[in-house]
Amino acid sequence: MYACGITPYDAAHLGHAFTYLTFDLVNRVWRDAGHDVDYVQNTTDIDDPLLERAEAIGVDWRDLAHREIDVFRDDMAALRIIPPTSYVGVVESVDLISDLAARIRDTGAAYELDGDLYFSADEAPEFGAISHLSREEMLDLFGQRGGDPQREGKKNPLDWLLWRAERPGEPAWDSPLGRGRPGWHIECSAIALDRLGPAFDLNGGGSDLIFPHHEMGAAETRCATGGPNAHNHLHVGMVGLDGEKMSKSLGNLVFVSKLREQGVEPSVIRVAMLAHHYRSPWEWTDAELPVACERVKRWRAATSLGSGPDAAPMLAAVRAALAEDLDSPGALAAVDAWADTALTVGGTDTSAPGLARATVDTLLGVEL
Ligand code: 5CA
Ligand code: ZN
Repeated sequence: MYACGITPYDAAHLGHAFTYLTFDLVNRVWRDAGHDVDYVQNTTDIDDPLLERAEAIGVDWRDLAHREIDVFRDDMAALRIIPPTSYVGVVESVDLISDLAARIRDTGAAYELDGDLYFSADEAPEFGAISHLSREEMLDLFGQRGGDPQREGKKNPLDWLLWRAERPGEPAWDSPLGRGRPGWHIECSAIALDRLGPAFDLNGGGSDLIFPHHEMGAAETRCATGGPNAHNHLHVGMVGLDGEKMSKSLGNLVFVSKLREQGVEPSVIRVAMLAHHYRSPWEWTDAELPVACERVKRWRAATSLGSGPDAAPMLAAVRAALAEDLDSPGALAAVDAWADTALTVGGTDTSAPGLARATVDTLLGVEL
């Protein structure tokens, strides 16, 4: 599977964490089913927002990226998110990205505009099959999410950048397309195709990537290979704060690292997020942590008893819940029910507390 990784210009917030927690659950469910999971995640270590932030705070863009990548990976490890098989940066992948862009150009689906290379949306046969949006909605989102519908000279306002020719003061690399740097969507199509091949199992990220990112990325792969990039897409609901999507550009962020500095245990943060189904958008509020903290306490109390009620049905219920479109709230409810019985009625099975602890640890990633 492939999950779109961070643009490292600000530390990991709870929205990012929720997205990677979701892919972690997929990883755990697949591993539990006996699969070897090859999991690739990119790092957008060169892009406009990173360059703008670096300029604004007066640091080198590479130093900013390295610093934020370290914070992100440290937070992910603390949250016990199993790392991808490989993290792949854009800077280290410029050759394979420009090769894919050149392959697309050679099919005739791209055209040049003042030295930049654009994918022609009218040449994408299944354009819209991922997002199912109207043209108006597409134009609106394209403008909001890194696109340039207003640029003069394009054949279709939805045409998107594959390769951006060098601009004064911006980093650039030599390529068959001239000196410049990759557009955004092509980085993920190229890295995924290189590492996972065509038609891999699962591609995804947060729901803000459905359009344009995943629609345009899928069109690139289809153009180059004749088939889909991935058989399935998974998109995670946005985590919000104060009525808005939590986003780096809005600045309404709750950082995992800040919560950890304040002494919040990572297991508690993880359980707070698991209480929400991955597909539903939700709001972070101050009530999240006390509820999760109480839950973890009860689970710990129940699993530290010398014996308890048989935990095998609880393991089966957790597996069944996760198999049902990653129903993590359902999985938590199954653990709650076992813990409540253990604490109120008790039980004589001396292996039950160990099995319950292992279930929560392995399938939900929560250390008790
Ligand atoms: N580098 C690109 C993907 S190639 C990017 O979108 N980076 S990001 O840093 O902005 O986001 C990283 C991941 O977190 C993406 O999958 C994005 O969809 C997800 N994400 C961002 N904000 C939120 C949020 N508020 N709630 C849930 N997921 C989010
Ligand atoms: Zn991506």
